[in-house]
Amino acid sequence: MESNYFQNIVNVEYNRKNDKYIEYGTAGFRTKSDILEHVLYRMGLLAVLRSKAKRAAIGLMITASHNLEPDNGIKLVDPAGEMLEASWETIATILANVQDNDLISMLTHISTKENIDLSAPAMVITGRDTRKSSPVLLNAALAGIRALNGNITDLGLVTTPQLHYVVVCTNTSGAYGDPTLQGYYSKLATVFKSIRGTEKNNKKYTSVLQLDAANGVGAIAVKEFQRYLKGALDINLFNDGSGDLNHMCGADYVKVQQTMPLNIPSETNVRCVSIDGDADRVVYFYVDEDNKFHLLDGDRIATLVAAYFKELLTTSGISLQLGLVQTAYANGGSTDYISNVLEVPVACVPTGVKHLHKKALEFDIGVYFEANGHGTVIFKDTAKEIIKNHAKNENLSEAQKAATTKLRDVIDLINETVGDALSDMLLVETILHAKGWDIIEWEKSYNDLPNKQLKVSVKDRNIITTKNAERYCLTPVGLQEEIDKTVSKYSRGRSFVRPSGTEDIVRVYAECENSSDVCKLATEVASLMY
Ligand code: 16G
Ligand code: ZN
Repeated sequence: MESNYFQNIVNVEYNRKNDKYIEYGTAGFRTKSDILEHVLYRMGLLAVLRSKAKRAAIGLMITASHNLEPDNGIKLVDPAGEMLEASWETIATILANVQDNDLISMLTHISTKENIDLSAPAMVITGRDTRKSSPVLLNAALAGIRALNGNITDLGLVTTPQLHYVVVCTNTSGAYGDPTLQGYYSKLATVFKSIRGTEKNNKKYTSVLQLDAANGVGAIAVKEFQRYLKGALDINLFNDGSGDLNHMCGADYVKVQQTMPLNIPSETNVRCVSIDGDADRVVYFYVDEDNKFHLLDGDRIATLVAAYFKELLTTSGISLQLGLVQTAYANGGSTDYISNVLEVPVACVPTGVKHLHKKALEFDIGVYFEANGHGTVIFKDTAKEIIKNHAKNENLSEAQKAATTKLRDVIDLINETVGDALSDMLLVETILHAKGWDIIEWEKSYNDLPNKQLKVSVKDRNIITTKNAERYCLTPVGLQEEIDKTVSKYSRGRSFVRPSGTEDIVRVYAECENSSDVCKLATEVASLMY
């Protein structure tokens, strides 16, 4: 009966045309776009099975984020808008790599093993970025979904976080918001404007900002958003899709190169923002009077946000556990500031959004950010209830009431499913506005330690294994001792090595007190690898 169910899926158009082994990694499948068609077809099939297994709508996003134009990728989104469950990442990898002749038996095996009721309905919500290869890959995915009679809602060109948002809205019957792009813009813009009030500017804060959209799908979203945000925020859009995607622009370029992106005018002390190719990462930056570039990355956003929540909780008199989650890449300056000045508990987890998200769930209010600008804030349902009920308390002082109302409302400004560049940006703008800060005031909170990242090519990167959230190198035996010896020569020195999950290289991170020493430290540690 089950093999009958799958009999219509044979489609020579989507036969596997190459032998390259491909893996569902931290960010889904990602590689050269011309070898992905069969993978997309199979992921269409798998999305239908996942939807039946979960009895809910599943998301399917086609994007390669900050990678250059020739690459593409796909990831599946689980019902609550979260990333695909780890055990299904393995299933996805197996399905993507089986021979065409084994496809039906593998689908049958998956259905049996996962106990899937094949008569259940299926719904897949699809979206894609602006890459030239995306429409062809979307067609392959749609063909896979149709081959198993799945229902489709195609959102067309959307940012990754918008797709996550529509998935959770669909599965919660609108309780999280209206499951449309209009619903997304309107939810965020309405609360942004209402928290801000009628004053566009406040003390040193002005409503003007320069936005680099990486020539990606975020540019389309920003143009749409500008209509909703009119009168509140004045966004000047650059890299709006007319140039090459992610080419010398976008959040990843700005973070890694620590330099201005192409096309953004170099105006002194003006607040600038870069988002990445699918708009799930954001970083801020500016140039000063001496034309020096200043980066305010994910660590800066995390500390700004955590400090804001801490202040609102204290003022409102609500007792909830606030925590912050970082990775080893977080600048030591930020970690010291969070622990010693803000006195907010901080946890460190391995690289990859899913690890941060999982850890953040342990707090009533969990703030998580990678230094690269991917992050968000998540709230326990019980925490939301406590805040809502507190807002109804008639015995609050004016200050308590104002803080509680802000706390209650700001939740709606946040895309809890995943890091969302545009929602994060609106949150930062809200906090800067509330504090009356320009970008220089924001940067003054603490000093970043000078830092440097290097890539090292080795024969087999997997001989490097780590523990303690990637901060301690287990193998090759003896390497950690060598690193410790090197680091001890530098004041406030810290360094770690880890194999990349996305490239065939080992990454070296180093930081220390003196900027003139940091390159030397990084190079010395890198040389230990040979
Ligand atoms: C992926 C991860 C990102 C991580 C990066 C590390 C997701 C959605 N994305 O892009 O969180 O920072 O990989 O790359 O999890 P690396 O392993 O090459 O350093
Ligand atoms: Zn991205």
